[in-house]
Amino acid sequence: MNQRTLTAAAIQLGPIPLSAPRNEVLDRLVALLHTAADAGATFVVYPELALTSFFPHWRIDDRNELLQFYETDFPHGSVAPIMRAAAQRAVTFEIGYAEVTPEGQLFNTASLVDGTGELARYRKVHLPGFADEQPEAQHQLLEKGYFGVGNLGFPVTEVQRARVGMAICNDRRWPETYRLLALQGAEIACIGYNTPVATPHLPEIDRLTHFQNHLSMQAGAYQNSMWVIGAAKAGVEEGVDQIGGSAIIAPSGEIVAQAHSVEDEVVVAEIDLDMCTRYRAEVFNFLHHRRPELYGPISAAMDPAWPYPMAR
Ligand code: CDT
Repeated sequence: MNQRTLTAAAIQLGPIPLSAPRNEVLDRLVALLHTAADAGATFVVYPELALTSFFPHWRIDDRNELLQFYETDFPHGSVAPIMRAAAQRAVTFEIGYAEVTPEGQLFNTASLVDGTGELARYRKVHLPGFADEQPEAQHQLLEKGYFGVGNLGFPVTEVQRARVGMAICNDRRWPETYRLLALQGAEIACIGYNTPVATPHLPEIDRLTHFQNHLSMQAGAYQNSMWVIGAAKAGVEEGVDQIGGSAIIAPSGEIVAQAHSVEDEVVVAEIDLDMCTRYRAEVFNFLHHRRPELYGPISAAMDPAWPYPMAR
């Protein structure tokens, strides 16, 4: 039988300083794509907000200053050198960036791109943190102030005979993300992330940050019979310590390859796409075993008190 396989890479990035010139960042990203291609990868996943620092860690009041971090002309103005390398090496890539639309809407976005142009776009749905500064917190997480909630659903696109789904960072902690992708037949979920070691307001989970990162992605992979490619922006970025742990995870829930540093690192694995089909035929046969008619609407009892003095 004609086995469907794909060699994929998670491209982990070390820190990107706030002042990093764009051409230097792009040079790094292009070099990493070549490293991945040299290892046989034809599909690569870069982290969330891969072109800049993770700027939601800082309060920026001036809109023009803030907009310096957003892309207006993706992909051609933003990632042209990566597209040229992708064309040369026959690679498709997924990359996260901040998007400003012509109407001025702001999103935390990821796009699937090949050497010919953009194939699909996803805008992050689960935005963690706050709209307003938390003066007592050791670092800020202002995604609710800097981005609108994504309005493109969870897209699934055929790439190199694989059905590829997209999600971004905090989305990976929510089972709905993987399920909505799986219900569309996704075989790979691409997830770039920026995750600080410390969680302001809940220090008791700091010792669990690495564990809960892999736990979320491994559970999502197993319970939905899909591969997950998680790509981190890691290391100490402008004083905020972020985890690495970039990983490629099989539908069995097993990590088949992972990063060992908190720096630029390429993690490569061969992906057997038919493994999804085998799991979906047996253990997780949605048609035969799911009972959607019994999965009612969310109960008000699920909603804990909101402990913070501001709107959600
Ligand atoms: N970028 C992003 O979504 N980061 C969050 C930080 C933790 S919020 C509890 C994440 O889920 O990794």
